[in-house]
Amino acid sequence: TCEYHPVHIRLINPNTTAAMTATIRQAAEQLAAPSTTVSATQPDAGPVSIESHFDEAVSAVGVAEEVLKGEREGNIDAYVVACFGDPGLLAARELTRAPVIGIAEAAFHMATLISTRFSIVTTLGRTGIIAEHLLEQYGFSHHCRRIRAAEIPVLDLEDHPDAAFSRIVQECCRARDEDGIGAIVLGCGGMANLTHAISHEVGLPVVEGVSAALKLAESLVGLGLHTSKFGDLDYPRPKPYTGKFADFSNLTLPPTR
Ligand code: 5HY
Repeated sequence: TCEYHPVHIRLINPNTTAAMTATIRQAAEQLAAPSTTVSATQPDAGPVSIESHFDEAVSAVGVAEEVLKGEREGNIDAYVVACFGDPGLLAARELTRAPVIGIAEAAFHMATLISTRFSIVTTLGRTGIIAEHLLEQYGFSHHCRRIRAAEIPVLDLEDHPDAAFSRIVQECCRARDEDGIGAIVLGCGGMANLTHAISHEVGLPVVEGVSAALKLAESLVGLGLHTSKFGDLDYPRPKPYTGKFADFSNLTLPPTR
C-alpha cells in the first residue's frame, strides 16, 4: 500500500508582479496531485517583468533569496522557478537539497517525450536568444525548429489578456502551419493559464512550463530524489559578502536532510 506523503511545492515567480504569481499558482493548483500543497512567492525586489539579460541577472538574486526564505521555513519539498529564462536555476540548486525545476527545462523535457520536433512561442522577440541559449545548455537545440515571438510585453498577459491571447494563437498557428512540428512550447510563466485554450484553438499539443515543472517536481519527490550535494551543486562555501549583499555572508544552510 502506498503511504500518503503530503508534498509541499513552492513556486517562485522571479518577477515582482503579484498578479502574475497568482495566475501561476492558480494554474498549478488545478493540476497538483491531491497530496500536493502548492504555495507561491515573488521576490520583494527586482523587475516587474523579465524581458532582457539585465532583468534576468537581477531576478536571479531574487530567486536565491526566495529559496533561502523557503529553507528557513523548512517544510518545502521542491521549488519551481517560474520564468522561461530559468533565471538563477543552478545557483538555487546550490542552496537546497530539495529539487529545483526551471519551467523552460521542464517544458523541453516534456515536449520531447510527445513530439520529435517542437517550436517555442514566447512574448518579445528579444528574449528568444535566452531560450536559444537554454536549448543549447540543456541539449535540446536539435529538437526545437523555431523560437517565435507574439511580440507582446510580458505584462500584457495580465493587463490586456484578450489581445495577448489572440497574438499568441496567431503565432502558434503559424508555427503549426510552417515549422513541421508536433508540439508547441509556451515561452512564458505568465501563459500558465492559457494551455488548454491555446491547444483547443491550434489543435496541436501545447506544453506549458509551470505545469510541466510541477509534475516533474512531484515525480522527483515521489522517487525520493534530491538535488545532489556531490560536486558543483553542493552548498556554497560560507564567506563574507559586502554591501547590500551582506545578508548572504557566511550562509548557514540547514543540515542536509
Ligand atoms: C517569464 N519573463 O516567464 C519571462 C518570459 C519571457 O517575466 N516571466 C517573465 O518573455 O522571457
